[in-house]
Amino acid sequence: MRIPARYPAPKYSDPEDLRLTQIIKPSTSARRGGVNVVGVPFDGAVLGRRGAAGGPAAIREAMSAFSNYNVELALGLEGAQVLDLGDLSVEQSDTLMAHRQIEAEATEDIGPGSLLVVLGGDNSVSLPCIRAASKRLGRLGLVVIDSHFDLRGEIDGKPTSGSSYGLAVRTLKSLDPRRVVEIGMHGFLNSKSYHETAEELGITVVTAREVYEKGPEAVARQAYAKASRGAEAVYLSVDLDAVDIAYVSGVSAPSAGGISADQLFRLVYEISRNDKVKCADVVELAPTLDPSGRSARVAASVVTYIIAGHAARGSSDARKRRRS
Ligand SMILES: [Mn+2]
Repeated sequence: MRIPARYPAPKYSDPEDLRLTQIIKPSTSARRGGVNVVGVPFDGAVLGRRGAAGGPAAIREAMSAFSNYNVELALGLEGAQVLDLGDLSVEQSDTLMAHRQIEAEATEDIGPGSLLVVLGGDNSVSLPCIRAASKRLGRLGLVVIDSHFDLRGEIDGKPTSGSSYGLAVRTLKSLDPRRVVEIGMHGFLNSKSYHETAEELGITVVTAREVYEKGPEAVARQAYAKASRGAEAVYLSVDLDAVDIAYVSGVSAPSAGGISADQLFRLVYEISRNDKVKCADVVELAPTLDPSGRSARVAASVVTYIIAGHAARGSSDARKRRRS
């Protein structure tokens, strides 16, 4: 069952400046060729502070402040086909049941000819969505942007917000860990054991510092190349806690010393403009933990840059970049 998406009405009407939310159309089913957005308001498996169930609504509200044009990219979204499929109605008290629901629903929304963007929700929702992508799309690559490895096992027989990528690589034959790239780890936020787990599995780790040193575009191109090699589709998972606490405090586990908001936008845009990216999630926004609304603005921007990346596919600029 779906709860229809709600966007605030635009505060003014100017035909020369159509709002982003005016091009997003509500729909009851996903469509081929475009971007489909779905909200998963679930935070029952978060290891730290709750609040991510409010993520989808806060992201949509923040999106209503945006235009549909990006000056730096000289890219307009007026012709983009973006559908909002609403929010899944998810059981909050039973993670295993919630995940079964999410996997079943996401399987309907994912397809080889479109891009599904999932609005979380805590980071645990990535697991059923990756499973659904594997079921629908076959051999997967995975690019994660996160301060944490999230390679834990189950706790008391249940997945948590810290286990999505660990459980995905251990349980899905379609996801070769050599096609998994994790970007953004930094500081005193991870254990030595999980760093070693990543290395033993063959996962590529790119630290926040490397993003600063190499630049987000170079990191994104290398990550996509690795994730897409031999894959039929690439899944992009964005935990907003990858971003420094100065920009994003409204997450369960805010991080000091993370990448900047701009670096995250450039990473997701550069990755999303590649054809094989057919599913993405943006998780962990907990709006009640940041009453300033700053974190929601960053989350909404990430979603918009993913939509922009899809809109830029096949453009001469993109072809030029791929040749170089
Ligand atoms: Mn995280």
